[in-house]
Amino acid sequence: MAIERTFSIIKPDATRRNLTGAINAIFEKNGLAIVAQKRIWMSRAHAKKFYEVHAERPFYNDLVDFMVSGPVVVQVLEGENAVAKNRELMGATNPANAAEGTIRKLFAESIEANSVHGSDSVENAAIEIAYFFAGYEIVG
Ligand code: RTP
Ligand code: MG
Repeated sequence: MAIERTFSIIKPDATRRNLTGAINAIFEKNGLAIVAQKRIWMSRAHAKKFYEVHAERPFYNDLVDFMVSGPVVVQVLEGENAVAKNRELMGATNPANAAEGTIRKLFAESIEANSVHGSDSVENAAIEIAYFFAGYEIVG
C-alpha cells in the first residue's frame, strides 16, 4: 500500500468544544501521523475559495459562515492509504448516517457542523495542502 498525505481540518464546532486532542488521538491510534498542523482563523475570502466547488450548492453561504465562525486546525496527515483511511475514520457527512466509532458519529453536531474535513482524492489532497502549507512547514 502506498504512503500518502491527506489534508484535514478540525472545524470550528470541534475546536470550540476542545476536541482537537481527542480527534488527533483517533488519527494517531489508526496509523495517521500528523506531519503538519496549525491553528488559524480563516478569512472569508480563504474559506470561499477553499469551498469554491460547492459555490452553486444551496448550503454554500452557510458553510462559509460556519467555517469562519471560529478557529480551525489545519493538518497534513501521512500514512498508508491516508486519503481513504481518513475518510473512513471521519464517517459520513451527515452524522445521522455515520458509522459507530467514526469521528462524526462521536462528535458532529449536524450535517454542517460535522467536526472535520478530509480530502476526497490524492489529487485534491495535494491541492488543498498547498493552499494552506508551505513545504518547509511539513515535516514527515
Ligand atoms: P468535507 O468536504 O468537509 O470533508 O465533507 P464531505 O466531503 O463529507 O462533504 P461535502 O459534500 O464535500 O460538503 C462539504 C461540507 O459542507 C457542509 N454541508 N452542509 N447543509 C447541508 O446540506 C450540507 N451538506 C454539506 C458540511 O460541513 C460538509 O462537510
Ligand atoms: Mg468534501
